[in-house]
Amino acid sequence: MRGEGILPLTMLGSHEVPRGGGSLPADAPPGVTLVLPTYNERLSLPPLLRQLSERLQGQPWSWEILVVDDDSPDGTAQAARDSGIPGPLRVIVRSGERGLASAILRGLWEARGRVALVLDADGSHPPELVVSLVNEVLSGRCEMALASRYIRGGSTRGWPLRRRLLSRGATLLARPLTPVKDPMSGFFAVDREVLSRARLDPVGYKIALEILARCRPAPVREIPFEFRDRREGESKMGAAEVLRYLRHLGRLYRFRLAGRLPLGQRGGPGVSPGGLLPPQR
Ligand SMILES: Nc1nc2c(ncn2[C@@H]2O[C@H](COP(=O)(O)OP(=O)(O)OP(=O)(O)O)[C@@H](O)[C@H]2O)c(=O)[nH]1
Ligand SMILES: [Mg+2]
Repeated sequence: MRGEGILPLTMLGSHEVPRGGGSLPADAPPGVTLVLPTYNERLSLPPLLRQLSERLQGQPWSWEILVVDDDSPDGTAQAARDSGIPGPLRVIVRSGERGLASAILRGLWEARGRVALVLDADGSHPPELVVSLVNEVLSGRCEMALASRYIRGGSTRGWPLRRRLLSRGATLLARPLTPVKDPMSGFFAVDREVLSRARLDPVGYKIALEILARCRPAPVREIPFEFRDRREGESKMGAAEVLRYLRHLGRLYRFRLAGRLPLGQRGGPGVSPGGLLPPQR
């Protein structure tokens, strides 16, 4: 199915974005889509949705929130629907499918906004930063804006030494792929047009890195933030995550290497351009 599934874009000019303020026809696409992947976030999600919608209400651009839930047994999807936030909320429930990367890709595929912003629903990503990240992209100052732990002003307060070292080591291994200081960040905004430049691999574990390495957005801006550890639930960081990351890096390095070969010698996953694959149904 290579080459199929070009990312659908709204019929907008390069940085033209629908305005908010109630003047839009009901079926007009929003300017911005917030994509929230969730798995068992029944407790964290509703307060986050309320905080987000409060911040978004006053913006001059239109928006929607898109929750992509993998049929969480704790009832996250229903908790989202019951949150009663004033504003457009869509909840996609994927059944028989699990995985953070593929959930985010599904969200990016289903997003209707010119700009998509991805954030975790576990309280790690401060909602206060959402508007700044979106504005960086909407203003045309950059094609992708990341919330960064590793530039001046950013931090990972409370992390044990082992986790800090792992994260720093992982970032160093990705350095040849991108000059961005925190390419592992899961908190970013991107002009969705960027996503049609290469096929994104749903097994790619860190989606921002996947986009940076394959689609090469430019320029990219980083905004510092303090990463907060999840308040509910357990961290899943462990050996399996490290291995998954190393596999992901291997694929990205192969992709880059293939890009340097003459056309006839290229091969391997992710080489063909063609944008996101359509969601599996
Ligand atoms: N749809 C979907 N969402 C997921 C899945 N795994 C995690 N998420 C969500 O993705 C976001 C990030 O996941 P986390 O489990 O917090 O991942 P992390 O931040 O790398 O690790 P810890 O917070 O340390 O556990 C959260 O909103 C999760 O609910 C999944 O398999 N499917
Ligand atoms: Mg987390």
